[in-house]
Amino acid sequence: MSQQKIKRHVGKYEVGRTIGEGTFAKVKFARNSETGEPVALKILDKDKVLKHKMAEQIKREIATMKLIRHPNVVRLYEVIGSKTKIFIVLEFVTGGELFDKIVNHGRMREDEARSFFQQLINAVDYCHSRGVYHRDLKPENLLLDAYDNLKVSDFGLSALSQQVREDGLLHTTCGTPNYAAPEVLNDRGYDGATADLWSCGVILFVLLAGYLPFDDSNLMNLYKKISVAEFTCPPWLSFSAMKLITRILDPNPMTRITIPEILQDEWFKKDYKPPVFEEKDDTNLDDVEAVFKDSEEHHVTEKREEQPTTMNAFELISMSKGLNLGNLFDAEQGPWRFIFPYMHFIDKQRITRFERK
Ligand code: 3AM
Repeated sequence: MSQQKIKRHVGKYEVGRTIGEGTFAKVKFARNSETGEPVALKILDKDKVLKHKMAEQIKREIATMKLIRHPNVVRLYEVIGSKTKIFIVLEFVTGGELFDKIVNHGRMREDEARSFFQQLINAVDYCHSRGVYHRDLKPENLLLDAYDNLKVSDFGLSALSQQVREDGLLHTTCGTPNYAAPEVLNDRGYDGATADLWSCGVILFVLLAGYLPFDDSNLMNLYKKISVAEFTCPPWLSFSAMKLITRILDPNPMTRITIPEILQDEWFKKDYKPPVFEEKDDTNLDDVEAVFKDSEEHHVTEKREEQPTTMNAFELISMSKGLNLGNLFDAEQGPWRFIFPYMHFIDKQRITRFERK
């Protein structure tokens, strides 16, 4: 049986299905046609990026991210520009999002949460040491690979939704209020490092508690709770975990615990193995320069190829809407809704609230 199949190419990548839509970009699955390697393509609107007041900072951060090869940071392979779009080619991470574990199985044991938190702090510490701040750490940026290693995504890209004003500090009007630090929400400018750390504290709380530390259906009440760090630790938390969370969720960024202090914390240190990885500085940054220069000579062409392809029975079934198994795995509801419609799992919305605009 033969059917027309449209293949879309961006440079050497064959573009596949849409994986999801983030705050400022669409993410698509793609395959390197030379090596067969799967990648994730983050697709940005060129106009928006180049006209952005922070284009220079975004360029610097993307260039830095290309140099980073940390086991807990999603690899950025290269950047490609077409006439209208910027394609960021990323390591394809297969294990889904960390928070799906909480949604599916509830809160974690302290040992398991500690291991993920250690990996998160390692990633954040490493990027901060290279002058890159995340500024939007939240569940959808915490991915897992096939071996359950944590991979933080979007480092160096979140500057797209930020503004730097004359005071040199960052200002934000959007973001994820549940994970955002008080100084980010009150918009008097903030330091990327201490703000990232606050979000790590919220993430640790959710891993251990199974619900958000700050939550309210009324946005003003939510802001109030965050600004004074009004939260209650669940009774099952150990004293040392509670102590660490309280030191991170300090509403005053000046007195909030720092990463060097976290590395010395008793709860954090248990079973801690610093990551082992190779640093390479032979990476070519010409692609980043070319994309941001916006000169036509460097544009790749986006090609659409119509190809008659032979389909097997499985492909035929998955093409048919009525029988598409993919429909069961609805992005918002999750497969558990279908499998156990009457069971009261922790609602994904409760821990990822406001993440999508
Ligand atoms: O739309 P959902 O939340 O299912 O997990 C990310 C999110 O999925 C996924 O793309 C969506 C929009 O951000 N994603 C982002 N980067 C990815 C990567 N490098 C990724 N999935 C796999 N590999």
